[in-house]
Amino acid sequence: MRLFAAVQPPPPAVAELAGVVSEVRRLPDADRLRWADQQGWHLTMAFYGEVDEVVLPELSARLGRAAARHQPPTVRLAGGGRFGDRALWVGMSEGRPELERLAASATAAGRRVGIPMEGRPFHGHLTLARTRNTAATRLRPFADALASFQGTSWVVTSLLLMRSDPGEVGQPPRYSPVGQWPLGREPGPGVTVEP
Ligand code: 2AM
Repeated sequence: MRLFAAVQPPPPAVAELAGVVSEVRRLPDADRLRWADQQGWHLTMAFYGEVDEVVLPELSARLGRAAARHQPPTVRLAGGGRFGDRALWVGMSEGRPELERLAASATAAGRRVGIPMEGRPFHGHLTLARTRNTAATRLRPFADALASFQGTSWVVTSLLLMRSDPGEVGQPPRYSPVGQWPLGREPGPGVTVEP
């Protein structure tokens, strides 16, 4: 299964961002982009790629311990940017150093269970849309429209292990949580880990 570790904004932050995104989606050519489903909006902490199910228990245990070592950071989404003309994202104006440390721990957890981790530097972004391979769409106007966005701050209370499954043709991938662990305290018995 294809896995990654992430944190997700709480419903009020999602609603706030959704309001801005609905404005941005009124720009010309917005319907040529593949917009991420807001239910799955996340900040990636570590990307594990295709992982054998047998590593799930150990990876989960390590992620739980890693989460417990990090105090819940305050995060604020702000501004916009793009990776070339491939992906459009909203950035962060608060909490980046804390999330970078959490991302380093999530990456280390993957490495320790034998997943070959890429050495990509932490960026701190939430992907909103991707371009379709077949249609070249310039993302700059969309990123510019997000430039002045300053979200309300929120506290990251948990680290999630997410599974990514391909969506229907032309649709974004579907993300579902496989495990969730609280930040700053030992995980209790209520932790969900479904293989
Ligand atoms: P992105 O939002 O910047 O595209 C699930 O696929 C998540 O993992 C996405 O949010 C994606 O980040 C990230 N991801 C996908 N492939 C990746 C890779 N090779 N390295 C790092 N992150 C990746």
